Amino acid sequence: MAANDRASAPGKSGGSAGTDGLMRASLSAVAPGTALRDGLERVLRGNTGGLIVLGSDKTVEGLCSGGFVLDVEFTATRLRELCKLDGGIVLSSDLSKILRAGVQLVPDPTIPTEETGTRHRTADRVSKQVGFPVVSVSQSMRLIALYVDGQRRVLEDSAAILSRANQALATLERYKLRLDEVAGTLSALEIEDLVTVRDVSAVAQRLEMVRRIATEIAEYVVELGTDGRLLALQLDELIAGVEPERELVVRDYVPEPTAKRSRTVDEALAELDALTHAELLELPTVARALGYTGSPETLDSAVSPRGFRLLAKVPRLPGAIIDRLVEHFGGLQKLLAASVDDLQTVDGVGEARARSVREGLSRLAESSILE
Ligand code: 3AT
Ligand code: 3AT
Ligand code: MN
Repeated sequence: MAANDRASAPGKSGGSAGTDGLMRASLSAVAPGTALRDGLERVLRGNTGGLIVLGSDKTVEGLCSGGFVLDVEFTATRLRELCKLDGGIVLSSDLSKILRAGVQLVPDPTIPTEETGTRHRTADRVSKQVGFPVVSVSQSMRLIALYVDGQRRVLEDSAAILSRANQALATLERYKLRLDEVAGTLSALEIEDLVTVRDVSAVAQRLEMVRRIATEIAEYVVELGTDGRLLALQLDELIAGVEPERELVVRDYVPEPTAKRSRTVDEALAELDALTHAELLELPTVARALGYTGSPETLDSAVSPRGFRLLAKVPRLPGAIIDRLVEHFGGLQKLLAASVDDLQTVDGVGEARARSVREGLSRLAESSILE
């Protein structure tokens, strides 16, 4: 992104994105590298303060009193100049235009707000009433704050965010190493058919931990805008394949439905996602999320993978063929025992593909045992 790129507009609350989504979109709209952030920094340095509504519709119009109707293209310098006026500024919903300046905003005074100072109370109330994000630049406290759907976020400078992000990145690296260890162990146990629920739960646990810290870092990336490019690259590199791996593990091990309990892959993934941090640290709880009973004995009981995860490691094998192979053979051990001829009985598997599956699985078996 070039310095003057315009971030995409955040929109307003009540949409499908939810409060978190709107906050993320709003943080992205005011992130370093956007013209809007450039303008806000200028206002901050200019020491005039500012009150800016990031969007306009009938409701916003209804709250505007006095001031000037402008309808000019948004630029950072115009924003700074117009903040010299008393009153607020209204931008178009796509953030491309300054529609009004010097307006007094008159939100419903019965809307509760904990803020002090007329500017910040107004920012909070307007954002709650109209649903669009509102930015206040405080003259007395020298900070930029974003009001979204009842939440307030102070925009920090990139150095402060980066130092936290780098700590998180170091944690992610450690988590990823540990994940690679337990996933490697799982592969070796799968080849030997010695997997227990404990081993599977350990991998699911580690995948989830990696995923969560990655989500946290992804939020820093949004907040950092162009200052987060390097961080984004490092993050992508570290978490490549984690999301698919998580689904593959669940598809391999989600228990066959019984009369008492049944769990689909999507349900198990959602259950894992819903675990609290404390629950995630307990293997029995993770096992339960996967669909097992989660008693101490269950953890030590033997389970066998369907084979999705290891087949996904065979080069150039389409997902549809993997599904058919698993369905036909019904488990990894049968797949490992299958000959090239056996493999060819599956729809869509010709001789060449059967050989490459055979060789791929043999290679995996050899490398796993050697580890
Ligand atoms: P000056 O001529 O600059 O004194 P002004 O009409 O330009 O007056 P401002 O918008 O600069 O006024 O506001 C100055 C302060 O007045 C800001 C706030 O502390 C106080 N103020 C303005 N409106 C209200 C209000 N409705 N309730 C309480 N305080 C208010
Ligand atoms: P600072 O932290 O001092 O910048 P504040 O909340 O103490 O903000 P003030 O009462 O000092 O705010 O008012 C400062 C300016 O904020 C005055 C005016 O330009 C703007 N402002 C305050 N209330 C409104 C409003 N309802 N609509 C438009 N502008 C407002
Ligand atoms: Mn003040």
